[in-house]
Amino acid sequence: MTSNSPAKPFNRLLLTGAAGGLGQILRQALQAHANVVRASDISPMAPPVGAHEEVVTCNLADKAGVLALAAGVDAIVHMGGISTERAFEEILQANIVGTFHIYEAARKHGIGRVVFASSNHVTGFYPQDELVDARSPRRPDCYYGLSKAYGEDLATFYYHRYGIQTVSLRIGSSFPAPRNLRMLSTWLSYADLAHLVERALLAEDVGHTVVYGVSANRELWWSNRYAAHLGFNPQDSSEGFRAALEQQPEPSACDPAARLQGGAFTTAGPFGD
Ligand code: NAI
Ligand code: 15L
Repeated sequence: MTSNSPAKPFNRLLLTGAAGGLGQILRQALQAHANVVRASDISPMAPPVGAHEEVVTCNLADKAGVLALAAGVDAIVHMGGISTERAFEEILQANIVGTFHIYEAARKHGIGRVVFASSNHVTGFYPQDELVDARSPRRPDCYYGLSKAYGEDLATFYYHRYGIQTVSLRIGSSFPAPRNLRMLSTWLSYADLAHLVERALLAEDVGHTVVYGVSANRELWWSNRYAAHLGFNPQDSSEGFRAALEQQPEPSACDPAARLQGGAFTTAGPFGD
C-alpha cells in the first residue's frame, strides 16, 4: 500500500470457510476492505497465499481454537461449516456448535459485526410460486437448513443481548453458473456475492438483518423488501444461461425439486441411519 492509498475500512477481517468454493472468491474480494484477511478453514488452503493473508487452520468445533482465531479482528465473515445435508451429528458440530463458538469469540473480543452465511434452505419448504421475505415464517427443509435457522437465532440473541450486529445472508445458489432449471431463480453470481458481502460489512445500523443472496434473475422467489437499507443492488442475471438449461430434462411435476424452493434438499437423507 502506498502512502496515497485510501484507508481501508477494516484493519483485519476473519474469513472462515476460506478454503471452500465461496471462501476462495472472498479471499480475494475482502482484500479491498481490510489490510489483513485472516483466512481460516479445517481444510488446506489453495495456494497462492497473498501478502494480505494470514492462514490459520482451525476446526470450528474447537472452542478455544475459535477464540484464539478471532483475536485481533475487527469483523467476521463466517462462511465455514457443512454446506449440504448430512447426518445431524456432523451438522451439529460444524454448524451449530461452530457458529456458537464464533459468536462467543465475537463477544469475548468485542467484535461488533458478523456476516453469517445462512441459506435459502431456512425457507426451503415454501412452494416455488410463493414470494417469501425475511419475515415469512421459516420452513427449514433439512438438518442443514435447521442449523442455519439456529445461526440466525444466535445472531438475533447476540444483537439484543450484546449489541453484536449481523447480516445473515440467505444465499441461493452461488456457483460460476446456474446448474439446473431451479437455479435460474436461485442463482447468485460471484460478483453479486462479493457486492453483497461488502454491503453486509459496511452498511450501518443493521441490527440483525436477513437478506436473500440472489442475483437479479427474471423469476425470483424471494423479496429483499426488509433489507433495502443494506444497499444491495445485484447486477447479474441467470437469463443468459436459460436457453442452455432449458435443454435439460424437466423434473416431473410431482418431484419436490420441481415444486419446492429447496429443491433436492427437501428429500435429501436421512444420513447416518
Ligand atoms: P464449501 O463446502 O465449499 O465451503 C465450506 C468450507 O467450510 C469448506 O472449505 C470446509 O472445509 C469448511 N468447514 C467445514 N466444516 C468445518 C469445520 N468443522 N471447521 C472449519 N471449517 C469447516 O461451501 P460454499 O459453497 O463455499 O459455502 C460457503 C457457506 O455459504 C457455507 O456456510 C454454506 O452453507 C453457505 N451457502 C452456500 C451456498 C452456495 O450456493 N454456495 C448457498 C447457501 C449457503
Ligand atoms: C446451499 O445452501 C448449499 O450450500 C449449496 O451447495 C447449494 O446447493 C444451494 O444451497 C442451493 O440451494 O442451490
